[in-house]
Amino acid sequence: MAFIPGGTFVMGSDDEQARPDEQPLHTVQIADFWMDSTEVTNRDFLAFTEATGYTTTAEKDFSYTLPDGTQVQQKAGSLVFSVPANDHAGVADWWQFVEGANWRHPQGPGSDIEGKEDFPVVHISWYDAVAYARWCGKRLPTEAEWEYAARSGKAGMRYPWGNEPVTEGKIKCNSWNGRFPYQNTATDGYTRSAPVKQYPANAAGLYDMGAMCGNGAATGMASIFMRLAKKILT
Ligand SMILES: [Ca+2]
Repeated sequence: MAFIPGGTFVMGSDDEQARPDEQPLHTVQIADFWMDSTEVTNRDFLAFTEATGYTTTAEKDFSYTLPDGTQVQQKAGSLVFSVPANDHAGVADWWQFVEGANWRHPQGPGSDIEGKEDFPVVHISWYDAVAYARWCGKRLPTEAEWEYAARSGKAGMRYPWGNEPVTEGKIKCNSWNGRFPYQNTATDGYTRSAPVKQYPANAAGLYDMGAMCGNGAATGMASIFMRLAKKILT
């Protein structure tokens, strides 16, 4: 874990790339805390499931109700990113619900995590993340803590590494290279997720803080990359 000294910072952004929900800018005070320097890996999560017998949300059958009241029984699964044929496809075409997709089978039946012990665990729900965190004696970081740690004391910075666009200079993170969502040139070496610590850490000693969006796009929105925090007890 990396120690993140507390302080105040301006949360949010009015940059041209900022989303409406990142505004208005506001000052936030953060207490000292520790944060995992990488995402939770498959190795980490396997230790948890072996110790506890925990079953993730994506491994459980579920049911839902349609607007007309019809009850639908659904086999367990999760959303997997699927490359559409062209850029005219909508968001709904990028994602497919794949029965049998879960953290042990990231692309569904026939895929596995063998040799991917150092990859971030994926297809993890909020409930799974909280259960894992409790088992570790940690908790999920708040959004403010995340942003404060990603900025690592550098006010107004656009990305965890500075302001240089992801497409310029050295490769800084695992992102989508080429034309999203139908052409992935993988010039950073990975079409989907990458093992942790493949790219330089930020000034706070945290790896892959800028890879969330890119990895999220490449591996699926249902793939939450857990990074856990621990409060300093005073
Ligand atoms: Ca990539």
